[in-house]
Amino acid sequence: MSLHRPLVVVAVVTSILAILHGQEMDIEKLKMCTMFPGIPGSPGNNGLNGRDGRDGNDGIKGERGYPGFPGVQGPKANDGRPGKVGPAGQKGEKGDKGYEGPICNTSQMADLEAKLQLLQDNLSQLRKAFSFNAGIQDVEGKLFVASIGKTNFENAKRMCREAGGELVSPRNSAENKAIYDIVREMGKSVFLGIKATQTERLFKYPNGDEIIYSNWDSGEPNNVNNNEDCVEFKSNQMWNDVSCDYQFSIVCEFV
Ligand code: MFU
Ligand code: CA
Repeated sequence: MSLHRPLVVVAVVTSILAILHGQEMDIEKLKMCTMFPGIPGSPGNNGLNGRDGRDGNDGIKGERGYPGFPGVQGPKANDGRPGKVGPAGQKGEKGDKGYEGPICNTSQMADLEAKLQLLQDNLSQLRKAFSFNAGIQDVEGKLFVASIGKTNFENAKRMCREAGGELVSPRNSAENKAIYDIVREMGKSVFLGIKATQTERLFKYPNGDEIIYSNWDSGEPNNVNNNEDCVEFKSNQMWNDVSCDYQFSIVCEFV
């Protein structure tokens, strides 16, 4: 620090002299002004751009806009309250007689029990008689019953229907066996209810369904003379297509 002190003193003295000199210069200039007008100085440079102005006031309210799009449909409302009771309708027709109520009367009960016993006895008697008769066979409740006499297909079919049954049409080997048990004892052929269609030669049941089981003898059906639309159940349990005009024994089935 001690090294700089002389320099500082010089600087301070110089400044004071300069200020005093300046004041002398100004006084000189003032004296000159009173004698000659000065030469106009050249125009200064343009100043810097001013700062952005403040935001203006709000504009006037615009016109009313167009209507918007329809909104999404809202949820279904709750059901309203029930309406008033309507006028009474016309009286309906009389209904069917109702079921009879339970039997509470002991004498009625005893009467029914006696009738039931009689039916069971009769059924038991029939079962015994049927099982003795070689012309009757039972396959799971389906009865196969032989009639007497011989006739052609159409007449045999009619006879079975008049009795409340149908000409036999075995649908499986068990039924074929039951018919065989009857035919074997008779030693005679019977007609089946099955018949061939004229053009396609399709064998069908009386209800029109195509057969689902057959037991044709070897070489059958051969449709000899193009005239064998009916089916013979031979006493050896095999089937043969034959003319419907043959005369055979009759076995009907009852469901
Ligand atoms: C066979 C059968 C016929 C006829 C005739 C007598 O033909 O196919 O249906 O029963 O015998 C050779
Ligand atoms: Ca034949």
